[in-house]
Parts: sequence; C-alpha cells; structure tokens
Amino acid sequence: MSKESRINRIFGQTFGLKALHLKKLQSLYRRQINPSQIVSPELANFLAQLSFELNRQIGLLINRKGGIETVILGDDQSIVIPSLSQFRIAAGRLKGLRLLHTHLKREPISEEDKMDLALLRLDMVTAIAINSNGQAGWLYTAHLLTNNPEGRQWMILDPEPVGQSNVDVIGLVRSLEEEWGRKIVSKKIHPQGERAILISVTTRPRAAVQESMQELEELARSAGLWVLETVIQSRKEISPKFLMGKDRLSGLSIRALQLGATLLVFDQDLNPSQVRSLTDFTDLKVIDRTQLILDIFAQRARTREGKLQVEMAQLKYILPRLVGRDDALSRLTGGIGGRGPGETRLEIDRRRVRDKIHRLQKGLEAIRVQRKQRREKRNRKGLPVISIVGYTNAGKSTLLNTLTHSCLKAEDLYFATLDPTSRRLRFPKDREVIITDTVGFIKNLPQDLLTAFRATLEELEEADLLLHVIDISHPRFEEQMQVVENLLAELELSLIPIVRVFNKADLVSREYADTQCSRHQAIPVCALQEETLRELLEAMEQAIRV
Ligand SMILES: Nc1nc2c(ncn2[C@@H]2O[C@H](COP(=O)(O)OP(=O)(O)OP(=O)(O)O)[C@@H](O)[C@H]2O)c(=O)[nH]1
Ligand SMILES: [Mg+2]
Repeated sequence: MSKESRINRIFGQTFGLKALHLKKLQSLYRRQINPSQIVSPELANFLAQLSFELNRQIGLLINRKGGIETVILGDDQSIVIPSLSQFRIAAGRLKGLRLLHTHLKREPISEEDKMDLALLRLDMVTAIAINSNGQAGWLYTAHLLTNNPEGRQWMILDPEPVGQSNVDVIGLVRSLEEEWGRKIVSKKIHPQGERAILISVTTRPRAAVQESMQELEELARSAGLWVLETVIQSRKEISPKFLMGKDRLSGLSIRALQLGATLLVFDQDLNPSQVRSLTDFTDLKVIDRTQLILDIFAQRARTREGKLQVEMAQLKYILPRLVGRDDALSRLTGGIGGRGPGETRLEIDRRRVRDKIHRLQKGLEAIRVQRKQRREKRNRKGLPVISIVGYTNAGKSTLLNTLTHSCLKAEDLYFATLDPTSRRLRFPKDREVIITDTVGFIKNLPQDLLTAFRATLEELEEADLLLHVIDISHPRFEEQMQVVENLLAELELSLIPIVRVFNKADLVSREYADTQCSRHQAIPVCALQEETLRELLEAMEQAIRV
C-alpha cells in the first residue's frame, strides 16, 4: 500500500475525514523540505491551518534529506508515533528522523514530546504552536544531549517565531552525533566493543542483590564486555512486561544512549516475551545472566566435545524463544558479538533447531561412550582418579598445575577451564594417580548447561576422591562452597570421599585461615606455592589408600 493510499484507508476510515482534508494530508508526502531549515513559514501555516480545521495535531517525520517519511494524525492533545523499527540506529547515533508537529493550545515542548525524543532517538522535535486565528505562531524545539555533568537529558531551545528561526538542523544534528561519536571512541578501549549496562530489578534487599551484581560484573568481564554502569532497581513487585516501570525504563534508555551502550544485561532470568518487549522499547540488545554464561562457554569451548555441549545448551535456550518477529530474534540469538549457534540462525525455524538438537544429542552420546571406554581402560590399569572440583576461579587449574608441574591455562577469569584435563601425579611413596581438572561451578548454573555438560561431569562419578577447591579469600566463600556441594549432591556424587581445600590462603591472615579451616575441616593451601601443599598431599595419599 502506498503511503498516500494508506492515508485514505486509515485516516479516511478511522477518523472519517472529508475528501478535501485527505487530499491535503496526502499532498504533504509530495513536499520536499529544505533539510537545514526547521520549517518554512509556508509549510508551518499549511500545517497550522489544517490542524486547526481538524482540531487534531498533525505530525511529520522528516528524514535528513528533507523527505517526509510519515504523516501522523493525532487528537487535540497528542500524537502517537508508529513503530519505527525499520529505521535502525547505530550506537551513538540518532534515528535520522525529526518530528515536526502542531500544538493546538500553544503549549511548549511537552513531557510526551521529550519521551518521544529520547526513546525514539529522534534527531529533534519541533512543536508549531497555533494561534487562535489558526496561524502558525512560535516554534518550540528540543534535542537530546550527550552525557553531561549535570545529567541533563535534553536541551530545549528558546522559542522562535516562525520564519525567524536560526537553527541549522543538519549542522546541529551532525555536531550532536560527532560529540557522541567522540565519547564513544574515547571509551572504546575494549577490543570486542560491546558496551554494557548491567541491571538488576529486584524485590530483595539491596545488599543481597549487590553480591549477585558483583558476580554478574565478573561474568561480564570474563565475557569480554565493557561494563559502563551497574543499576539496581528495587521494586515492590516486578512488572511482568518490562520488569520495571516504563518511566524508569525510559530513563535507562536515555542513559544508555548517553553512554553509548549497545547491550543491557539483566541479572534476572528473562522470559522470551520480556526480552522482546525490552528490546523493542530500548532498541538495544538485551540478554540475561543465563545467556551471558552461555556466551562465555561459547567463547571458551575448544574441543569438539566442548563445542557440541555448548551448542546444545544454546539451542535449548533458544528453542522456546523462537517465535514471532525476527529482528528482535536476531538480536536475541546473536549473543554477544554474534556468537550464536551457527550463521544461519535467522532462517532456522523451530523444527530445524529440534533436528539439530537431536543430531547433537547423538554426537554427545557417542562421545559419552568413548569417554566411558577410556575410563574403563584407565580403571583396568588400576590407577585411582582424583578430580578437582570447585567454584569458578577458585584456583583448580592452578592447583593441578602446581601438583603435576604442568601448565594448563589458569586465569583470573570465570570459566577459564571448560574441557576436563587429566594429568598423572606421582606421590612420594611411588604411588601414581590420575588427577583431573573440571569446569567450574557457579550459582544458578543454567540447567541446560548442566545437562549439556553431563558427559563431562560424569567423569566425576569415577573419581575415587574429590578435591573441593575453595577460594577462602572470597568474601562469600561459604556460599560458594554450599553451591558446589549442593550441585555435587544433585549429581549424586555425595558418596565419594571429599577433601576440602581452602585455597588462596596467602591472601588472608594466618589466624583467619586457621579458624575457617578448623570450622569447616579444610586444609589451607596456596596453589601458587608448592611448599604449601604438603599437608594436602598427605591427606590425598591417605584418602586413596583406604
Ligand atoms: N593469590 C593467589 N592467587 C591464586 C591462587 N590460586 C589461584 N590463584 C589465581 O586465581 C585465578 C584463578 O585461577 P584458576 O586456576 O584459573 O582457577 P579455576 O578454578 O581453574 O577457574 P575456572 O577454570 O575459571 O573455573 C588465577 O588468576 C590464579 O593465578 C592462590 O593460592 N593465591
Ligand atoms: Mg580452571
């Protein structure tokens, strides 16, 4: 349907306008506007007159070439801008459209105008105030502001009489975008370029949430995100659509624009329709904690098995979300920096995802069998197996490295290790054991990941001893310890003997380490220093012997 026939259909039928008025509205589409000028006196008066006769606001969305993209008819108080999702915007960019509209009661820029300006990232908004005789009077114009110390979000220009405006529209918009661009370039020190705001919307006390947010920040850092800001929104109840109120979300959108954010990361799990609503409202990529973790796993997976496992978890996560519009979806399935499962994600439909899951399942099954055979072979050799488990970043790989003089990757990142690795360890009394490093655990580990990593975790079933490594220098080490032990119980591994290892003892006082160790029956070590491992080695040997 052409734009002009739409006017006939929609305005004619819905509002019952006369043919003459419809014609006048249609003729607007054929106008070419000087892109640098806010509005010519002739057009301003034409709009004012028509608006006056209809007793409705009239709005035009004008692109930067001076073409009219949309004619909008409102009521006497306001106009509703239709969805502009076909006009995409880059970070730090405006929409490339400005709103020119009439105000019947000579009101200046309204709250609603400001919201449209901010949420739709319009280049600018101008209101033409109509005089009592139906002529165009003052022009009121507002535009957005880049991040400023006062935290102001918009600039309202001094009103100007029609025909005497000095505003150079294109020049102004360009300088605004340049300013944004500069801010973003100067902040873009992160190679992957995703600039995130972390958000928690919660009914729980602030202190409780802060801890979870710190962990989310660690996760974000491990995923290679550049965290611009963390926001905690305390609410009496969580709103089902946007989690928070619309006003708060508007504020957040504007903040995101000012900071040049490209991504919102929620600490809470979002359901598919929430992701869609939030994405549509803010025009930003929106992910939750689960997707963030999945993304880290996707970045880290190196072996074929690891990759299969992660892809499986990603597809399972995406499957229930594969409905509806695909522009939100592409942002959804893209993950951070577009590391979604497979390039064809835009075309894949649910059935194909299911097929793929099925194939992956078979692949993983085959790997499980191989693993099992390998384990059996190892068992026939009669070597006892010691598995290192623990919260992510506790120092598991470091401990394995020091114990066996190897050099596995150990880094101050969450989920540095994904693929289990085994090494031989010879005790002083010439006994040999196999010792394996495993993927770290975390609070609220996504169920799909847990399922996908079953094959890996099954290794643990064969262990003769578990070394549970705990970062004692972490303020919430007790909670982390609990998370791991609960997970072990869930995996039905509680029957395997376990030695608690309080690692990073070098970072706390001697007394603190001693008190905590006796309280929790643990052995203190510093995985970086071999000489601190003596007591642990003895305990290991002892436990294997029985
Ligand atoms: N100060 C101190 N740092 C340690 C100690 N043990 C490990 N680290 C550091 O803690 C960080 C994490 O160590 P990793 O060995 O990668 O931890 P991990 O448990 O394998 O972590 P994931 O594989 O990510 O689950 C690294 O930066 C280590 O250098 C320790 O005893 N003292
Ligand atoms: Mg590790």
